[in-house]
Parts: sequence; C-alpha cells; structure tokens
Amino acid sequence: MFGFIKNALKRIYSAISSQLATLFALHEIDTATLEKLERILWEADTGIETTKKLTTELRDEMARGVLKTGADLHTSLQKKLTHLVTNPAYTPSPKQRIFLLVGVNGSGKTTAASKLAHLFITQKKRVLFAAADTFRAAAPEQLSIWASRTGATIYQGLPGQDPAAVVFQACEKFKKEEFDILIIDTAGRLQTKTHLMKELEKIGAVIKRHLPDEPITTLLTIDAMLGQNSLDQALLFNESTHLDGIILTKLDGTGKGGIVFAISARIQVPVAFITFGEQLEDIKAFNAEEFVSDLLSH
Ligand SMILES: Nc1nc2c(ncn2[C@@H]2O[C@H](COP(=O)(O)OP(=O)(O)OP(=O)(O)O)[C@@H](O)[C@H]2O)c(=O)[nH]1
Ligand SMILES: [Mg+2]
Repeated sequence: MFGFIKNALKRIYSAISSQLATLFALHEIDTATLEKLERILWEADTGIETTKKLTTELRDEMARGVLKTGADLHTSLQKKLTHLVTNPAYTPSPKQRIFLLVGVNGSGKTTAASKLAHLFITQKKRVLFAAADTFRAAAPEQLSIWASRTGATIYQGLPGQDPAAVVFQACEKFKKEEFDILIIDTAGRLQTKTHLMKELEKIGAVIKRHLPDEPITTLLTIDAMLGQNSLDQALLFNESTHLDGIILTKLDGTGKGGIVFAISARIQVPVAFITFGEQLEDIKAFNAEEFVSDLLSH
C-alpha cells in the first residue's frame, strides 16, 4: 500500500524535481540559477507572488554570501517551502467528529467524503454520511454507492429538500445511534457569495443547535488540476465561511505540486489532505515536511 502511494505521488513530483536536481547539483550558483529556479517554480503553479517572494529572499541570501552552492539552495528552499505550508498548520484532534465538505462543482467533495469515511472506518469508527446535496438528483445516489463500498451509513433527504433540513435529521440520527463521525456532503453549485454564505450559515446553525458540544470542521475541496483558477473560487468560500482546512484533490492529474504553496500564501488555510486518484485509498493526511522533501528530491 505504502509503495503504491509513493508511486502515485512520484508522478506529481517528477516534473518539478528532475529540473530542480540539476540546480541542486551545481557547485556554484549565480543569478542565472535563481532565474531558472523562478521559472521552474512558476511553471509548477506556485503563483507569481509566492515565486517572487521566494526568489527575492534567496537573492538576498546569495548577496549576503550564505547561499553559495546548489546544496545550500536545496536546504534553504526546503526550509522556506516547509514554513510556507505549515503556517498555519492543520491540527487534527479526536474532538473533530463533524466534517462539512464544501467546494465548487466537480472539485471532488463527494469522492473526498468517501475517502475520508474510508480512513475513519479503517480506524474502526462508525461513520454517518449526510447527503445534503439535494440540488443534483443523482448526488444522494452517488453517495449511497460510496456508503455501501465503505461500510458507512447514509442519511438521504428528498430531492429538492432544504439541505439544512437534511443536516438536521442527520444530526438526530448521529446522536440517537451514537455514530463516531458525521460527514456532510454539500452541493457544489456556485451562486452568489450571499447565497453561499446564507446556505452555509444555515447548515452551521442547525449543527450548533442540535450538537452544541461538537466542533464543526469545514473542509474545502480544491481541484489541483485547475491550477491558479481554482484559487479564485477558493477565495470566495474563504470569504463566505470559516474554513478549517483544504483537501487538495486530483494531484495525480498534474505534475504541478506548486499549487500547494500558492494556496498557503493566498488564503492562509492549511492543507489538511491531498487526494491522488479515484480509489478509496487515494487520500493522505498532508505532511508538509514530507511533501516538500519529496517534491525537491525525487
Ligand atoms: N484523478 C482523480 N479524479 C478525482 C479525484 N477526486 C475526484 N475525482 C473525480 O472528479 C470527478 C468529480 O468528483 P466528485 O467527488 O463527484 O466532485 P463533487 O465536488 O462532489 O461534484 P458535485 O457534486 O457535482 O459538485 C469524479 O469523476 C471523480 O472521480 C482524484 O483525486 N483524482
Ligand atoms: Mg458531489
């Protein structure tokens, strides 16, 4: 299993890491090296702002004489990128039992809900899904297929029903049947910010009223394949509700791991999980140090 995950991730890193390896092998670096680095980072979706900030700092270190070799560059970049993605860091706790998945159409909410359920079920937890995407007729059915694959239980509302009403009933079931984890799948349609805010507020209020002692963990799915475009959408959610973490999806479809750094710089919400395929196992808690180290040295 571990080998499989490593292989899937390797594809993500390969495009960027092979180019970086050439720079890190240099005995002496100069301004041209940093220009090359700038291009590699930018092409890997790191984003203009973040790339500029990083290379400015590196130029400064070079001017002060602390950055001389490719190896120095490797060490410094590793430190800077790790700092970028651990600031802030996602801190999971056993108190987190209610997970609300939000994100635009097709960004991978339902699949991520199922992968999360799978993770919890392998830890012997009892998982309840709330199928609060009542907008798309096929959505509850899609989630119920995942429920039977993972061994989770599902609470399904009626098509067109108010999502908050579905969440209310799912909360009741969660309490009465003493589930360990509640995962709420929501609709991905992106209307106005006001509408989005209202709907998420309503769902949040229902949970708070019925499960007052339970913290709500809101996770935003971001499609890594969309690159910089996905960030504008992410910003809209960040302005509409409190986000605890990001699930960066479809990393297998891009050789551009740099999006992780762009997210951290632009929206200051920690990456909590990454997904990299369509199987239930294709999810991993995000580990900044490991991610950066793999990205820089595969
Ligand atoms: N390759 C790959 N495909 C993924 C991944 N995660 C999700 N997908 C695919 O992306 C598509 C959309 O995923 P969903 O989970 O249905 O997305 P959603 O956000 O629930 O979409 P809506 O309910 O329409 O808003 C599906 O075809 C998934 O199989 C991933 O990590 N890698
Ligand atoms: Mg869905």
